[in-house]
Amino acid sequence: MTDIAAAKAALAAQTIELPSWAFGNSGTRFKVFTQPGVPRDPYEKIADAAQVHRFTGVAPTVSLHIPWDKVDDYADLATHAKGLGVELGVINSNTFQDDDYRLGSICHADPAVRRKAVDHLLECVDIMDATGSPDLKLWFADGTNYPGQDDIRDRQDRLAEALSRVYARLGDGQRMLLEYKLFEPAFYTTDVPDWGTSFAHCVRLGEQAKVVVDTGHHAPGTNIEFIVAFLLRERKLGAFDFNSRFYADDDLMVGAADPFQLFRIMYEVVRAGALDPAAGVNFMLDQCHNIEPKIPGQIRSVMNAQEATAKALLVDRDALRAAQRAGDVLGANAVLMDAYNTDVRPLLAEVRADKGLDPDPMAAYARSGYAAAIAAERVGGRQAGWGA
Ligand code: RM4
Ligand code: MN
Repeated sequence: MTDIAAAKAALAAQTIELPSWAFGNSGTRFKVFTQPGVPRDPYEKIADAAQVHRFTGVAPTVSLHIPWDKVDDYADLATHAKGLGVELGVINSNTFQDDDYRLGSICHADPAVRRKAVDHLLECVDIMDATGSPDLKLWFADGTNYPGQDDIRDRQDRLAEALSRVYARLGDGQRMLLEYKLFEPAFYTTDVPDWGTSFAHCVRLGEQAKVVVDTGHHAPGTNIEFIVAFLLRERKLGAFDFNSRFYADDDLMVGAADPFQLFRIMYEVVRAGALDPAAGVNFMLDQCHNIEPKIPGQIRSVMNAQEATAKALLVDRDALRAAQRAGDVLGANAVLMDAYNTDVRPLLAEVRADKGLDPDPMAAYARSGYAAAIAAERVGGRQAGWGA
């Protein structure tokens, strides 16, 4: 039997971290469509993120991206966030938008470029000290486009050296999260293309280095829940970047393309006891809302993650274990599918009502008038986006 009270308590305690860049303009290489009311600076991005927390009650932290969220006074930004009921979360580094990085950043053949990239990463740790952010998230666009372009092994050596320099700078309680991605912008080799590469570097670095699983960063058909189960067993899963993909790194709303996959991932999380904050897994969104409104896009994503989590919590694990041990293939599958096929929306409505929230966050936000207010207020200035 599933313990509904325990499931509700776990859902009430769940937290999902929002990406600041989801509130700015984004698009494809073909077009960035602007939207009225889009934030013009990090302060306004955090104000919008706070709305998502206000209506869902489970999104109390916001990831920053440096330099997109560069400000003069990070302690002041942290105070601003606290005043709005949220806190600053992971610091995301950026070593992919400078002309110097055409052939790579920390894996570049030129030591001067490598030094510049490492200096940026060290600066990100300084920012973590100022904001109280616990984690540095590293994603590298490094790689090559053509066979023979650079030496694959040398690039791994450079990667290891740079990572260990940054790792040595981490303070107590600070972590380094190494994200992998199959391809793009590099089309032949990528220097951190998969979980195995990230895992191997993190194991060498030590306890404070963990792997980030961005759900959009795999080849089609990859069994992501297996990767999650493996990394959790090794205590090396530091965070998720949740999003959906139909083709490549689409950055669509999590749970939109494949809610069943999200459920299977969350089942492995529940199975490992890793919903518990003590497990140290940060559940983040990494999404871009190119055509849909941004704040509702984030609210919907949070709700999708909650629904997958609720279904995962409803799996009758005793019955599943019994069926698995008995070799009852169809019985075991049926236990899992029963949970997946449960309509958990009434349960989540109760969890929200218990917190004093409106049971329908999408409708409550729409009624709040916030979208019209920011569209009227935020005139002039330059809307935030990639590179802002
Ligand atoms: C990258 C990667 C990072 C994110 C940036 C914006 O593709 O997924 O996590 O910080 O995009
Ligand atoms: Mn990501």
